Formats: sequence, structure tokens, C-alpha cells
Amino acid sequence: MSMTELLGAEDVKKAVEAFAAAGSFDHKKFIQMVGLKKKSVDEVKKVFHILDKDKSGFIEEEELRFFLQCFLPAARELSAQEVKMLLDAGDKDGDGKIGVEEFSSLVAES
Ligand SMILES: [Ca+2]
Ligand SMILES: [Ca+2]
Repeated sequence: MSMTELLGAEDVKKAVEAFAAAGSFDHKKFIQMVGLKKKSVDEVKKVFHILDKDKSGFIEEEELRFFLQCFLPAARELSAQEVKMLLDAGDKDGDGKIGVEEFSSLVAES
């Protein structure tokens, strides 16, 4: 299952392009733009599993760098500051990584 099968390819492209400039990433707007907010709990979990590239059950800091590229391979990497902001927003229990429940909350809050 790829991201563009779960989400509309056009929506993903538009969202990635909207945050093409380094430092411009806004996870709430991005989550809305790719249509993730309208997806079912199961679909959000599928997206989580794509973002969890090494299948550790968590999205770690290193994986957050490639957050946009998981949606669109041609996208840019997130900057260290953007990664930190995204991690701070998603990591509710402070263990330094985002679990599936935390990711679902992040989507729900967006
Ligand atoms: Ca992982
Ligand atoms: Ca956590």
C-alpha cells in the first residue's frame, strides 16, 4: 500500500509543494491538505506504518526527517528545527518517538 493509494495523488502533490521552502513546514496544515484528517482510524494507521520505515512500531527522529518524502519521493527533507517541532507536537509521553496512538492524536488535533 502506497501513500498515493491511501491519499489522493493531487492532494499530496499540492501539500508537498505548499511547504517546498525550507522552514515552512506546518504539520497541521499539511495533515489537512493531504486529506489525512478525513481518513478512518484504520487508514491513519496505515499511513503511520508507511512513515515507520524500519517497522519498529514508532516514528523516530531520523524517520521524521524523511516525513515529506514518504508522501512524495521528490519532496525535500525536513530541517532539524522542523523535525524537532513535529516531534514535540506528536510525542505526548516524551520518549522521543511517535507511537501509533500519538500519531492518531496528532492527526485528530490538526
Ligand atoms: Ca521506526
Ligand atoms: Ca512518544
